[in-house]
Amino acid sequence: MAKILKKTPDQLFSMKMRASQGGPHEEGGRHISGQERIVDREHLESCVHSMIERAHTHQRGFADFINIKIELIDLDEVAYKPILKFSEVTVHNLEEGRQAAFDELVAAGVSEKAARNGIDAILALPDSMRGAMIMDAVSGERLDNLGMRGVRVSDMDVAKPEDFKDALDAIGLTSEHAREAMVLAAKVASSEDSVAELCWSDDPQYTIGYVASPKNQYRRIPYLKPAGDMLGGRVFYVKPGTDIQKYRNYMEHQITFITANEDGYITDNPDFEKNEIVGN
Ligand code: WAQ
Ligand code: MG
Repeated sequence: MAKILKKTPDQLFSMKMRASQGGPHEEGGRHISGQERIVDREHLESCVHSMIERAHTHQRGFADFINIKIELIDLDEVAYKPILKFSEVTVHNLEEGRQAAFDELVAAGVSEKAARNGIDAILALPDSMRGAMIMDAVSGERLDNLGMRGVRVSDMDVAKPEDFKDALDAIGLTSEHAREAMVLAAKVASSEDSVAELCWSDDPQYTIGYVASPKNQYRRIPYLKPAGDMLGGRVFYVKPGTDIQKYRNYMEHQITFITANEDGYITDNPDFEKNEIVGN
């Protein structure tokens, strides 16, 4: 268990936002946007402000329902996990992008059937889900029974915002989408039950997605949907026999900080400078 040393603020808060249109998600509202952060006391208000801003200016539409949850976290429960190594697949169009997603999933250890099922499952959605589907990496069967809700990964953030920003800047990743995806993908890949993750954005102007895995790390794919398309999603592929309740609990509740170091974008040391958690 990571030990928190003296530079850590006394209190850190997990923040979760989910926004929908046409009422709350659980009453059939369509998902607009969500966000998860961990911040110190000093940054709570500004974070609430930016969450409202995101929900009210989103490309997917105006959110008439916003839920923001703020919870004090237990500093004894913090885990540190490394950012994934970033690389990009070269594709020229949507067809090549989808083929690349399939190839990357198979290269990461997903069966051909499950790779196909995952891509098809996102394409078959009536609208974007709030969270992710969990799928057996061999049989391709969906395992979560959570319908349009899916599993929402939360209780995570970057360990040191400046290092993380430097690491992403160094490889030309400046968008908020990329920052958040690199955090989420690192947490998902850090579970021993994860085989791979498939994702593409549901923001209509953001056509980018990725396949991430412990084996091949973060493989960005520039085109996974046509511009203007509102449909995106995520599939978490797990090993056969995974305890889904336990897996879900890890994704939703394990407090996780993602580490990066300033002269690269990957660290092999998960305990990297764990004494310097700062507010975001
Ligand atoms: N946990 C689980 N699933 C989530 C979460 C979460 N915290 N956040 C989003 N999703 C699911 C949900 O179904 C969304 O509809 C879908 O993922 C897409 O979410 O430049 O922007 O936030 O390399 O739109 C990837 C490429 C961008 C980044 C992904 O996803 C890059 C993105 P979005
Ligand atoms: Mg989105």
